[in-house]
Amino acid sequence: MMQWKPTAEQKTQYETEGYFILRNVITADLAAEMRGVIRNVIMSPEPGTKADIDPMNPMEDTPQGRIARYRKLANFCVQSPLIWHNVHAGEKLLNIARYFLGDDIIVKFNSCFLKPAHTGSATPWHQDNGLWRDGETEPFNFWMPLEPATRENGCMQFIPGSHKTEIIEHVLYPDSIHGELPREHVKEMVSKHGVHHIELDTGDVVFWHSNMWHYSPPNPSEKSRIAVAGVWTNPEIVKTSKRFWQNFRWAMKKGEVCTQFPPEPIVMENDNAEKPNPFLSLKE
Ligand SMILES: O=C(O)CCC(=O)C(=O)O
Repeated sequence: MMQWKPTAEQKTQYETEGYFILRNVITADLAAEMRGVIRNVIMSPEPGTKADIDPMNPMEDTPQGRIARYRKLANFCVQSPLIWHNVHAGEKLLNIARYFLGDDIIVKFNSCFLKPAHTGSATPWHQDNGLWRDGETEPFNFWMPLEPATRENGCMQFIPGSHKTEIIEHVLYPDSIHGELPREHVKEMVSKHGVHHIELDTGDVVFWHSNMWHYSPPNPSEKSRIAVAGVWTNPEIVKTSKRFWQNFRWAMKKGEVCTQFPPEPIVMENDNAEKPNPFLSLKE
């Protein structure tokens, strides 16, 4: 496998702004196949047997209603060989992760983020490692839309340079769907650094640093926005983790792509691990 290297521009952008984008990493045909696999699951009566689902408002029990009801299918990509072998353990993407993480690569997180037309809800401002609460700053994160992600249908927003902050303690407001960055702090950061709208076409990929402050708004448009996302790490980083994780899978060993399916789980041996503190609840 020819080793991938970032261009000078990508390298600078990753260092100064905390992310970079690669265009056209997978074909539109493959993206369409993956959308089909995902839709098939969300339209089934019990998608929760295949993934950890994150429902939005209850929708009516019609085919269209079933499409409109979820924000996220967590841990589904490790159950779909089509997605796993082409994305999280796909040679093209691992070749990029390898530049940052070396020859042994572990998938730490895998998710499908669904933002259905009209009903798709926001993902609050967060740092991924603010949610993990494991003290890790070095894992490498990616997100790939399987249909265009635009300002109209709720593309992600990044605060450029926010990866240079510490891991901020995330909090819960009465209307939070999960832990989030303190809202006053987000306002200050946005007024200081502005926001980049990460508009991507089908099969483009954005990669970012785990400290990056990011968010995505609701989708009031006619167009659905399905994406697959993941986080790669390596055994050295895992050893430093403050948290005991249980669902990590091998994606690359000694520079060779792991082709086993279901993907091989990792047995963690980590003496530092402890249970994270719950998020602090705030009134507003
Ligand atoms: O899909 C989205 O809009 C949010 C994704 C996200 O926050 C993430 O992958 O960390």
